[in-house]
Amino acid sequence: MNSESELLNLALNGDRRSLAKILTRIESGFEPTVSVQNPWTLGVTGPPGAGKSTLIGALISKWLKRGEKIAVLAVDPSSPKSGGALLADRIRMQGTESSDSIYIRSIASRNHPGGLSLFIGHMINVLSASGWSRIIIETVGSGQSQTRIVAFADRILLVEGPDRGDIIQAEKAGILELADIVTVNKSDLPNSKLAYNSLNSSLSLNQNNSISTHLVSALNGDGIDDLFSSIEKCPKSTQREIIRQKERLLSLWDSRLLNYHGLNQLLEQLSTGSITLDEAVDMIQ
Ligand SMILES: Nc1nc2c(ncn2[C@@H]2O[C@H](COP(=O)(O)OP(=O)(O)OP(=O)(O)O)[C@@H](O)[C@H]2O)c(=O)[nH]1
Ligand SMILES: [Mg+2]
Repeated sequence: MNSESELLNLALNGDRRSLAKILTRIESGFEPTVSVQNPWTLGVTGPPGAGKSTLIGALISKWLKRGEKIAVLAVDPSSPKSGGALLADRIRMQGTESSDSIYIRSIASRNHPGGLSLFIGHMINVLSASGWSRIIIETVGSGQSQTRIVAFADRILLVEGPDRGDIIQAEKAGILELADIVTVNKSDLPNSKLAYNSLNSSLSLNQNNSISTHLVSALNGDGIDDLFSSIEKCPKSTQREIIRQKERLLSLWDSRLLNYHGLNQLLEQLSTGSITLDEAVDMIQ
C-alpha cells in the first residue's frame, strides 16, 4: 500500500486513481498539507429533482469549451451508488466526451456522523492543487447539514423548480441568505414564470437586490448563457461571506463536539446531574 505522501504526490501530478485514493483517506481523517491559491468553488443546492445535476452538466459543457478542468463533489446524490454515474450520464448525453477534464465523486454524509465539514475543505484544496480549476459541490438543499456543506463554497447557486412552495421553503431555511445567484429551472414547463416572478418579488421585499436571479431550462439550454456569465462574474459579497464563515465555523464547532473522545461519558454525567452544561463545555477541548 502506498504511503499517503506518495499518493498525494501522484495525485498532484495528475494521477486520477491516486486522487480517488487520497480523497478516501481524507474521508477517514487524513489531513494533507498542500499549498493552494484561491481554489475556485461553486456550491449548487436546491430541492430534490430541481435539475441541479442536469444544470451542472450544461455548465460543464461551457467550461470545457474554455479549457477548464471541472471536479464535482456530489454530496448525498439521491441514489448514493448511482448518483455520480447519473451525472456522468447526463454529461455524456450532452455529447461531452472530454472525460479527462471532468472528475466526479459522490460522498455519502451518513458515513460521517460528525459531519463532512472536517474534510470538505481538505478535499477542495487537494483538487485545486491537482489542477481542477472549477470545483463544484452539489447538495440537496434540505436540512442544516447540507446548507453548511454548501457554505464551504465561495459562491452559491440555488436551483429551484417551477414550484413556488419550494422557494418559500428555501427562504424559511435561510438558504436564500447564502445564495449569490438563484435560478428557477425548467422554464420549458408551465408555472416556471410565475415561480420566477414570485421569487423576484420576495427578494425585492427583503431589499436583497444583490442576488442575481435567472429563469433557465437546463434541458433545452434557454437562459444558460446568461446564467453562466453571472456565475463567472459573481462578485464577492462581504455580507454573504460573513454568513458563510459563520456556517463554516459552526460546522467545525459541531464536528469537534461530536468527535470529542469523552462525549459519551460527558452525556452520562450531564444526565445524572453530576456536572453542569457550563462545566461540560469547559471540558471539551
Ligand atoms: N422539463 C425539464 N426537466 C428537467 C430540466 N432539468 C432537469 N430536468 C429533469 O428533472 C429531473 C431531475 O433532474 P436532476 O438533474 O437529476 O435533478 P437534481 O436536482 O440533481 O436531483 P437530485 O440530485 O436527485 O436532488 C430529471 O428527470 C431531469 O431530466 C428542465 O430544464 N426542464
Ligand atoms: Mg443531482
